[in-house]
Amino acid sequence: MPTVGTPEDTICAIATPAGEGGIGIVRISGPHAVDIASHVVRLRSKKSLHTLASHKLHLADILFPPVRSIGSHSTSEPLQLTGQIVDEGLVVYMKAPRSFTAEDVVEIHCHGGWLVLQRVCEACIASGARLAEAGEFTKRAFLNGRLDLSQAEAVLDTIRAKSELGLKLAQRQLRGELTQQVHRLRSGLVSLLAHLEAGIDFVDEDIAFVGRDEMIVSLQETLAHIRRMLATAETGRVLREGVRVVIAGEPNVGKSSLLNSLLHENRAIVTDIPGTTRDLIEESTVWQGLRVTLVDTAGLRDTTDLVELEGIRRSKEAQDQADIVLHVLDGTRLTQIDLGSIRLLSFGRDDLLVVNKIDLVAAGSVQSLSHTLRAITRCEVLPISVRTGEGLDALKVAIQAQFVKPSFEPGDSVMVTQVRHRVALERAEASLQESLASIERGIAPEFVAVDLRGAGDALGEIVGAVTSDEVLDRIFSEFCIGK
Ligand SMILES: Nc1nc2c(ncn2[C@@H]2O[C@H](COP(=O)(O)OP(=O)(O)O)[C@@H](O)[C@H]2O)c(=O)[nH]1
Ligand SMILES: [Mg+2]
Repeated sequence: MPTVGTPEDTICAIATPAGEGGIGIVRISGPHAVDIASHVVRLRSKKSLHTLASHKLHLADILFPPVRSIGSHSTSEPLQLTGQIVDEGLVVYMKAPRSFTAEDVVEIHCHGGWLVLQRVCEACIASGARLAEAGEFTKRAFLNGRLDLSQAEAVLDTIRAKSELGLKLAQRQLRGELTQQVHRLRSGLVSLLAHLEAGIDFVDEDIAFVGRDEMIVSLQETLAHIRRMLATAETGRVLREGVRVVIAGEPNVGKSSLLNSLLHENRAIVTDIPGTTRDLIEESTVWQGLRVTLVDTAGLRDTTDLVELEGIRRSKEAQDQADIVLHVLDGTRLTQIDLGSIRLLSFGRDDLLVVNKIDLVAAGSVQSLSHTLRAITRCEVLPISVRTGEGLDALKVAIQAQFVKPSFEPGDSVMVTQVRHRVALERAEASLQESLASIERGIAPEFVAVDLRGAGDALGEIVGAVTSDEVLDRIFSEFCIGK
């Protein structure tokens, strides 16, 4: 059974979030949107809904239960609704194709209470609408050609955006920047393919085809373009999803104090008793448009305490999943410990070494300590004092700089923000490489054509020109009902 009904269905759903609100909206989309709405609302102007001007708000009483079932009216007949008035509100009709779904859409704006909205939605269903599935409005917009797949995904990213940069990227994708680039690349490939196939089909005829060298240059350009797009994927992902920063280190070095200070709130308990933090503590914040999730962990040490052991296990797991790990060291203890043992610890290349409590250490030794640490770990070393606040700004800058250049502005080039797009681009890249290698080795055009087609299809998946129901279902099921 298909997961989504035919476009002949008219669907409805509450489009505003659950909970109380000033206004709530029920959205109806499909060929019977007006018929259905005419059973649920009565215009104060006494006019029939069928004569409504499109894209204008009209005052109406909202009725429940509806009095007639769909199909029994004629447009000329004056409406005789006898249902009980449940609310008053505004009705707007958006005539196809000038609506989000490109279908006839009616929105009923009423008071944003759960019961009212529920009633309106039930009344629509009683009048012949079907409750929409998750993402079905957006899916219809896609199926009706209003949006392509990458734009549909951008709708979801816009709804979910938690940082300004994330929102900016979602909006650019929604406006079709990625779409345009993909179309350009794809149509280039399609025309090469056409030449190649013409060459295959009419080998004996005297037609001028794209020469071998010309083809190589063109494919190399496309490949370079795809690689430039792929180079933006890591930053793009981070801007969309945010970064996960895990604070790790031995007990009592000041991890929880650092978390609190970076968040400007007392989120984690700070004491001078080692082993205070036993579970992961996670909180998000936004630094200059970048969403940062900070995770405080249990200090790593030998212990037999079961709870603490589990905390340590979780701490290690969190470090594995981090985009960046801050290894916090206690500056007052570092003078005594064997710095050589630090050499044995494994640090990721992008991890940051944070030397805390420098308020208790002489300035000269902080410098030489940082120097030594940098030399043996090859990591960036940041001396800080959570107590005095010294070095904290530099630490924030260093974290951001790992992902986004200090003066980052999503520039002219399109950014790849979704894993799905990255994977498709990687497949296109591999197919293009393959086709180039085949041409250079003088392999039959038929085989080159297969790879070119593969590359074109991979690009087509990004915008949904080539796609399966399974992929569509997966994408749209992430949406909420009503979107
Ligand atoms: N002097 C000084 N003490 C600090 C600093 N940061 C944290 N502490 C103290 O170190 C102790 C352990 O801090 P806590 O954040 O609980 O460490 P955690 O076990 O690593 O989470 C507490 O008594 C803090 O007040 C700092 O920059 N300077
Ligand atoms: Mg702690």
